[in-house]
Amino acid sequence: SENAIAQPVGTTLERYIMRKQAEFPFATGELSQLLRDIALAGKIVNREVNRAGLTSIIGAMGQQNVQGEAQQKLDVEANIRFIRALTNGGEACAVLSEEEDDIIHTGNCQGKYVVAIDPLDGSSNIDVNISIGTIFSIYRRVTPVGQEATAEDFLQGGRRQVAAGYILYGSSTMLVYTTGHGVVGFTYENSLGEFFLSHPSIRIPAGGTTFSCNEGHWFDYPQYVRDYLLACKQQRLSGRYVGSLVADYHRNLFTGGIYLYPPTAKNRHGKLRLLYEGYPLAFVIEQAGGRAETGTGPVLDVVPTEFHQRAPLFVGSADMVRSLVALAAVET
Ligand code: AHM
Ligand code: MG
Repeated sequence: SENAIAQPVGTTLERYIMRKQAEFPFATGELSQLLRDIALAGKIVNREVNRAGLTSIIGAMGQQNVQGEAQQKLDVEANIRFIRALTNGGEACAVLSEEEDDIIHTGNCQGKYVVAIDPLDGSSNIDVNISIGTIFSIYRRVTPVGQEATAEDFLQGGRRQVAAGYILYGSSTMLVYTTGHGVVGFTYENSLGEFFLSHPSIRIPAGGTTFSCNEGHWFDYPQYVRDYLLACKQQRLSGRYVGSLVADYHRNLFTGGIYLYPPTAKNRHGKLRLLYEGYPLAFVIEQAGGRAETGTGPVLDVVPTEFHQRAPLFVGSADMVRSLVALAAVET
């Protein structure tokens, strides 16, 4: 299939980034360094995620982590790890995280990039050993280098992202990202501590047989969403919902499908956050040949006004998202 593992065998993330950088003669390598930093933090978080079930046992044995601190909650830990890696790497002048209200200044005023991140998404799945993920989005800053970053740097809009992606901590850990030239996937080899290129060019099938949403919210969904879901059921499609955005999205990216987080009666803009959930996953899906819509237009075209603003998300196979949007247009 299109997404089958292809050669060259044994290409590490490191080597891949170096090779790609060589293809862009004017690239300074800063974006490459940023991707390395994210991958490094991802490895550390992967380690923590993998022993999550042991921490209560370790805790019960009265142990502490290497810093001599009591073990943190995993999402807090992931937040610290990513901010630390981005700070030490030097290329990011500021970070926006789901875990914190305001911009985090790294002190690297010379850094040319800002990063918006959801360090560990899928909070309800953390404690029950189900797949979770990290989502990230990168912009080149618009404020002058040498000064502190401002809101302007983060509120540029989805089309201005220079790179975006996610890490899935699943049965294997994977890093999937785009820099605007298609989508690549790397799979983590635990014993070697390396990400290896496993999916050199990821394309989402145009159609699919899977829909993913929380049907518990059915009575709060707009009528066009319910009509779309009824049509899915009439066609005997499969419902698949992990409740971890990265996991549900990743499945549909590979097999074809649609993920829905609609507006609800209570939350007019749904639940998911635009800057570090909607935008990055929309960028990746468009680069993979799919679509991401809010019901009134492409996610990437939503004008950002606030750091933690929400937006509805209908994302996945182009044909499926198109059908849903067509219903939205007729019924609203
Ligand atoms: P979180 O940031 O608190 O983890 O919430 C985001 C998660 C997504 O991973 C998931 O798709 C969605 O919330 C599930 O929400 P719901 O429980 O309403 O289905
Ligand atoms: Mg989240």
